[in-house]
Amino acid sequence: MVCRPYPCPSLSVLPSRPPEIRSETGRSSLPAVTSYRSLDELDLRHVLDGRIVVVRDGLAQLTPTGSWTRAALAAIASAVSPEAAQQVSERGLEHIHTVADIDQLRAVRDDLDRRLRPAARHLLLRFADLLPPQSRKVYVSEHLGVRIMPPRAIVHGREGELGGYTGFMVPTGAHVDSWFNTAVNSVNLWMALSRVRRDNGLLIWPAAYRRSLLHEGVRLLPGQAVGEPVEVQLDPGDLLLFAGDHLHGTRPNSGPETRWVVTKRICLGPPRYHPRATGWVPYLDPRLLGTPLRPLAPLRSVLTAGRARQLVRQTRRRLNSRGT
Ligand SMILES: O=C(O)CCC(=O)C(=O)O
Ligand SMILES: [Fe+2]
Repeated sequence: MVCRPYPCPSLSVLPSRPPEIRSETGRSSLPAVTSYRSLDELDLRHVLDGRIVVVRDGLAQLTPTGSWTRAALAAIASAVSPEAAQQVSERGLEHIHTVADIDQLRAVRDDLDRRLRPAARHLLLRFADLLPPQSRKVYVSEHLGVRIMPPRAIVHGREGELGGYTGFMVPTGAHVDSWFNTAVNSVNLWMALSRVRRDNGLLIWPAAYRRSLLHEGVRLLPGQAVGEPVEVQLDPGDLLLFAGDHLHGTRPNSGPETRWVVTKRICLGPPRYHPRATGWVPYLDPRLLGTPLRPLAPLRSVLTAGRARQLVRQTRRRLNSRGT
């Protein structure tokens, strides 16, 4: 299939509750999507080989039960009103847009980002801890993505002013994360706080994985054959793991529910960066955190060509802004 950024018409959708550790292919040409019930069998190498993994109820293995939902309700109480939080707690996070307008939704998103930051850091360390021995060392990123995607009618006409929230409140087109700032060997933890349905999820094009796609900055150039997209349905608390270098993008929300997802990133092996990345972020060695060697934790990502290219980009930008 030739991809125009989105929406893509034909979706291969998994049943919402596959049995334990089951591999399935949506179509014969697609690689397996594997479902686990526990983190202790995860091999991140398989994810970097292109496998898409779902850990059912994975959030409960990483956080105190219900704590992230409580944080979301506290954010609603503070950014909208305690009454709104009460209504959402009765009806589900999916219904936030019935009690909050778009400016309030943005305030909820920003508030939740602040509230979850320390807990999300802790979650990722726990995730790294619970993993069985991996083929390479893991490195953790400070990235946090709080993504609240209301039905598209709610954001319609406001896309311009919400441009800074692309991928966080308004859909992002098909992209590869390392075109931005992420390591090419990064794994994305895409964690559902609400239901994720076939009409509001994430599209992943497995056939395009590691193919040299034409892109301008972070924009996929149109007219390239990328295969059929896969979309996974999730229940609240499920984790989706996929290589950040899979071509992926938001499924514009054509349904009636708001989709809530939080993302974190972890790297298998020392971070390596795309030669034409538009940015750079460090990944930390978790073994050095909380020790006197903490300042050395980002060293493996600092001593890279990616970091050197970032310094050149920053210097050029600085010089250009002085020249204007
Ligand atoms: O959740 C989305 O719609 C976009 C997610 C994404 O691009 C990412 O997690 O890297
Ligand atoms: Fe992404």
